[in-house]
Amino acid sequence: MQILDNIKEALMSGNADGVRELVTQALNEGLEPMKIIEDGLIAAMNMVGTKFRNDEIFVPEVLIAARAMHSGMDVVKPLLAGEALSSKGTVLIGTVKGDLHDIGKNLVSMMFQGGGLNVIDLGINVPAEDFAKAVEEHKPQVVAISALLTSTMPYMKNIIDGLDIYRDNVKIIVGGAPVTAKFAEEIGADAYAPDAASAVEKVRELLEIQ
Ligand code: B12
Repeated sequence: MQILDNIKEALMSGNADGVRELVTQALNEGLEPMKIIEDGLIAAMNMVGTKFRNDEIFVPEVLIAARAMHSGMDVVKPLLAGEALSSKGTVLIGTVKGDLHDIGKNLVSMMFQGGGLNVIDLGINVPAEDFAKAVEEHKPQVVAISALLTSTMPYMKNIIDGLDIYRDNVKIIVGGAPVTAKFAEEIGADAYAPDAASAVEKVRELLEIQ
């Protein structure tokens, strides 16, 4: 459909105003909000993720595309019942205690949102107790933990140990520059991803969704 193609094109080129206008136009033409999100905004963000993974585009372009996605989401979100958007699953994300790096985490978070997941962001410098409290409160299907320092990376295990009693219902994915698949396995995480695009794919696999 032409209007959806136009939305995708505007999003991929980071044109936030264009995305907002085209989404408004699509709604005026009678398109369902969910169709606009899934076949327009999310589809485009998936393409952005693929390009990022293939080194065809870099962090700034992804951030600009994500901002354009948000401007489109802002138009459609109020029209949704709410549950429709979160139906794919909820991810709780945060950077470990002692660590203030959040650029990568925010990127991962945006890609999750772009993938239709509901994201609860605990921010930076998050202690294990806060992860556990938030899991108790929000009942996410996935917890995503970020660490950028070799000195804070071991703390991921404290967080995972603190979530022990919830593990039947919660999957854990870890990432950040110093983190490896081997380390993720050693500390008992369910998954590891090296970048934002593959993080979304891993979570989809964990939740068995498309
Ligand atoms: C920006 C930056 C900062 C900023 C952070 C600003 C912010 N709001 O984030 C500031 C200036 C605050 C900072 C401070 C420090 N920093 Co610094 N910082 C960096 C820098 C330059 C870029 C990091 C970044 O944002 N990269 C871009 C993002 C997109 O990439 P990313 O974070 O790796 O995320 C991607 C993946 O890792 C993955 N990912 C990330 N999180 C997650 C989570 C999940 C669940 C998954 C699946 C994937 C995933 O997906 C992301 C997107 O693809 C790096 C060097 C570098 N080139 O990496 C150093 C670096 C990380 N910092 C370093 C250091 C040492 C420090 C300080 C200790 C410096 C100091 N002496 O004060 C302090 C520590 C502060 C603290 N307590 O955290 C070292 C770490 C060395 C080490 N191995 O431990 C680095 C590597 C620089 C270096 N070469 O020495 N830093």
